[in-house]
Amino acid sequence: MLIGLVGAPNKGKSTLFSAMTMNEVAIADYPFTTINPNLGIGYATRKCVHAEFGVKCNARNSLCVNGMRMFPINITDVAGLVEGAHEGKGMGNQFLNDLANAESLIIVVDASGTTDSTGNKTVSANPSDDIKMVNKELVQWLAGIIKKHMNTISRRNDGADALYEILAGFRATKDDIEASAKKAGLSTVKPNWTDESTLAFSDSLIKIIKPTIIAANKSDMKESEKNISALQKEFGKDNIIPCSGAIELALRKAAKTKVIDYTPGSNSFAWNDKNISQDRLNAIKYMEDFLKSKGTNVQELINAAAFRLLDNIVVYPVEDENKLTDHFGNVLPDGILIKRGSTALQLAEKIHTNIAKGMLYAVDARTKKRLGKDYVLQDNDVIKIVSAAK
Ligand SMILES: Nc1nc2c(ncn2[C@@H]2O[C@H](COP(=O)(O)OP(=O)(O)OP(=O)(O)O)[C@@H](O)[C@H]2O)c(=O)[nH]1
Ligand SMILES: [Mg+2]
Repeated sequence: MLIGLVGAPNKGKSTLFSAMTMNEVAIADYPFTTINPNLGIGYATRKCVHAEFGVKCNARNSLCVNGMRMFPINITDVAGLVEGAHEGKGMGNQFLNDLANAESLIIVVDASGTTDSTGNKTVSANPSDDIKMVNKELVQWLAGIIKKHMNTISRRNDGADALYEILAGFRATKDDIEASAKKAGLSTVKPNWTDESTLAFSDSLIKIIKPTIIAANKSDMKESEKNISALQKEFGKDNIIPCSGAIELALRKAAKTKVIDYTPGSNSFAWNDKNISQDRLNAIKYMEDFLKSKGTNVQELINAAAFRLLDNIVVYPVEDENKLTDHFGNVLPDGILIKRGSTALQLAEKIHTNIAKGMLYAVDARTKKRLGKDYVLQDNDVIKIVSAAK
């Protein structure tokens, strides 16, 4: 899975990226620090089911730390986006192609309002304007790609199929394309859409193929509070996550040097080494208070982008439903992210095509009941797939 960080320049995308992945990247207080995309691995976390079953797990495809399963997620951080990028302003929008394969996006804004929409210092900028600008540029990006191919598309009877060929790399399915055309009131038979129609189509499609959550970053700054309330009012509380990439990054760095023992996502930490300079002591005390009062919410951001936006659940396939083990005796080896509504057969397909082909039935490890191939998986299910295939 790939999650993309996108936003205007100088909002803290690379700081969040670094906090999420622990990759060292360029971070600076001026626009366009990032030019080439950064790619790294972060973790989405969920409470592991091992405690419920009273067992100790040997996690294989994901780590299990302090009772939390950590699912590796690819994260990418790209250059800053400015108004008119689709017409070549700033760094243009070519770099957005690095987000084509992203499943969800985190739009990063500066909640303090101390940087303007081009990333320069200001006072009282409205971060809501940046959200609108980014959404508009994302739509223009997609529309631009479609427009480039409109000549070819318009000659095809099955225009949805032609669009699919172009947009499959953006994770669009034919169903998504048809639904978006319908929503925009457009026909896909030999479509010869105007620019306006293409924009309307792109607006619908991008919402489906690139669901977004907003990171109201720099929540540690005093100016942020009133802007966060206003953003939550305008965009809905669930869509705005106040966060501090800078504090999360500092915490992770302190944990790396073993000064503190900090698990991302937790609202406290153990303090191992107080034999440090007064400045560092003050900084760590400040972070301790910040965690208690507000939280950095960086873990929450990854989790929202990996689970909530994509409606993913976690299921644990096992080979022995009594011991909860795989072939090698590993207990609860794999946690698998799968779309809510998926069936036991779809889980089998994720494991191996041959297992799916030979699938007979499944077994629920909690109830030991037999489940059909069309059983709809539930969050945290532990499932044995019984297949004629080995
Ligand atoms: N106070 C505070 N400052 C932050 C936070 N996150 C980032 N910053 C600062 O904001 C400035 C820009 O951070 P970057 O991470 O380089 O921002 P960016 O969005 O990647 O910028 P570009 O690559 O230029 O688009 C730096 O001075 C960071 O230290 C935060 O949570 N709180
Ligand atoms: Mg950057």
